[in-house]
Amino acid sequence: MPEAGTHVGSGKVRELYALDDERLLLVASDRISTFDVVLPTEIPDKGRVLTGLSAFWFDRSQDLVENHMLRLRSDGRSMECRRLEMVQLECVVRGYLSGSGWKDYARTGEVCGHSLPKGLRESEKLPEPLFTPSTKAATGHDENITRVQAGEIVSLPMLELLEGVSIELYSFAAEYAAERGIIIADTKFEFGVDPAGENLYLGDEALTPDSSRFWPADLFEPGRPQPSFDKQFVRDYCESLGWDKTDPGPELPDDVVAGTRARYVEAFERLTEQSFERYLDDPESVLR
Ligand code: PZK
Repeated sequence: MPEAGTHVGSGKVRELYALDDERLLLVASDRISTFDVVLPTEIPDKGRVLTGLSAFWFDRSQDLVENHMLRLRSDGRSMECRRLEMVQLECVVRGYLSGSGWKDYARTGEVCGHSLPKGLRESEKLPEPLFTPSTKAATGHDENITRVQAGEIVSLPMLELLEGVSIELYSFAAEYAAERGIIIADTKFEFGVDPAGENLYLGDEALTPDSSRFWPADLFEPGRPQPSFDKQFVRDYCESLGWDKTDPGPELPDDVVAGTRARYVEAFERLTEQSFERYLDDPESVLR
């Protein structure tokens, strides 16, 4: 249980607590989900890796847009955040054709109203990153929407601001990560505004493997689905069982847990250019 705070929300693998009227505590657990099911086995330190990476990106992107991070707690998995009014749009940016983007393109030649060249292959790099917002579905899957539908959820000036900021954030992070052998194929941002509605802030977690598709650049080969940087051992193990992908999921053996933990730590170390051991000792070491 975290220091102070009443529980106000749960994500699949994270919890949210209210500290006071202005501040929330976002706590990342070590739970892992695959095929949309949370597994009974945890990945040690996964929550710390994700919190540390998110803090790293908030720090490095603060000149592009303000963000909700106020303080990183010494446990390495909890972030004190500015309480915002969240924008009711999932701000997805896609640099590569994968997931629902690939599905929509294969069916219609378009993704969220962006028409694309013919003949693109699964996982191919897009000519330029696309802003493909989706709705926050309470249950089930977020739904890709057109610009016109997005303009019914937020004002047109707000939509253009969200699009511009989202593309800038993605472009900055994707270029940085590519130099370190990680392709960020796509990512989801969540934004909020202060109570007066004056300022835009990047919220939630940002540019982590849970909010993005991370691919190992050395294995990239368009024309097929790409291996996941972080979850591929878990997926392969689950596929080998012939599990039907309904709850409850399988327990993971020790070697799958260890291999998966190592991949999360590797992503952290490649991107932050510092040892994860140092982060555990002093979480603020990811901040400049
Ligand atoms: C907020 N969520 C989603 C995330 C959960 C739920 N800075 C903020 N201010 C106000 N509200 C939110 C945030 C943020 N971030 C985020 N719901 C509300 C969410 C993680 C765990 F349980």
